[in-house]
Amino acid sequence: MENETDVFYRELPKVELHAHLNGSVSYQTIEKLIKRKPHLNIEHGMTAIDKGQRRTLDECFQVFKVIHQLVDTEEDILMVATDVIKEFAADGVKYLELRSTPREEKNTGMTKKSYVETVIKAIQQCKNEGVDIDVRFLVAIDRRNGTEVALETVKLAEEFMLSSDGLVVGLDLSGDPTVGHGKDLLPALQRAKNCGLKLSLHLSEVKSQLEESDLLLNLPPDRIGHGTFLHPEVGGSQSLVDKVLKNSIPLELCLTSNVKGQTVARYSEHHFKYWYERGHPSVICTDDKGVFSTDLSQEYQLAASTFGLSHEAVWKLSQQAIDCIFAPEAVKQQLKQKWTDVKPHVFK
Ligand code: 6MZ
Repeated sequence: MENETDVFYRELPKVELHAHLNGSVSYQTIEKLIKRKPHLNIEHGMTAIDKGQRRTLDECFQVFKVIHQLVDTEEDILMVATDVIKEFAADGVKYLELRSTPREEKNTGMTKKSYVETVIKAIQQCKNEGVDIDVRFLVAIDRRNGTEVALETVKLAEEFMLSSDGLVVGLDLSGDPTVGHGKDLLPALQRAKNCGLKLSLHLSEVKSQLEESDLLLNLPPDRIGHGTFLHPEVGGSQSLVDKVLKNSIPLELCLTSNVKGQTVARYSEHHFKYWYERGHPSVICTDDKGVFSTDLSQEYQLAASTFGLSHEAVWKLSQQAIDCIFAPEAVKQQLKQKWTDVKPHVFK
């Protein structure tokens, strides 16, 4: 559903916890990037999956490669991050955790360190301009790159956790789920956890990753990305579900991403239903709003129309997401106050 989103969902204050920076680049920003780099001969059809279209997950990962070609300087990162933050704010997102994989680009002199510094600069600039959104950053590990790079990334994240005035709050494990194995990344993830970085891990995004999911759930992570195939009804297992429930680990659920990437056959079969019915903390997110041509308001409306949620239930869903954020307790309290303040306006 990519038509008009009802005003209720636009005005609903929202928390976005699962947004990959380079997957979130809008049509308008891609346009600016294409103008900066005409020699690449990149067209819009190569950077987003439009209405009604689907791709295999593998094809989705090809799309990220194209976007990475367009975003390869500090200047690009600054523009992309600033635009993405402002777009989330315009969509009514009050708290955003952005995640991104630090990249080195020898041709342009961008280093992994300057990459993270630039994202932080964008967050600070938006703050100084008074954009009404609290933004934090999760440094991402691409599972493709193995043990050493993962450890390097954790060190970088640790450094910035200490020096970024609370902006870097955690670590994300993502990347093509069919490549690499979680066991190789355990030492890095364990180290991250020990030094106080919060962990959000993509788990069971594709089938047959029971062993890996079990291993990673033992850490345990602070949040789970997708978790599409954790439960027994889709080939997961009760013991995995029990671990998630026992530690009350929130799930970040991205409806359109999973349907367009074909890991979920149709919206009505999305695992949101399984977890939501059990009262488990389930947070609606976008994943890659640019690539999947969506936004968070649309995702809330989709969840509501697919699963028959009332406006009051949707409100509760967005409010409960506050308890799942990685920023400290004081920020949660501020956000809860904000929700209370705007409620009469949203339900007017
Ligand atoms: C796993 C994903 C993803 O890091 O360059 N990424 N990883 N599953 C997904 N489901 C569709 N969507 C995005 O943003 C792009 C990167 O985020 C991860 C991939 O590693 C991708 O290269 P950044 O900002």
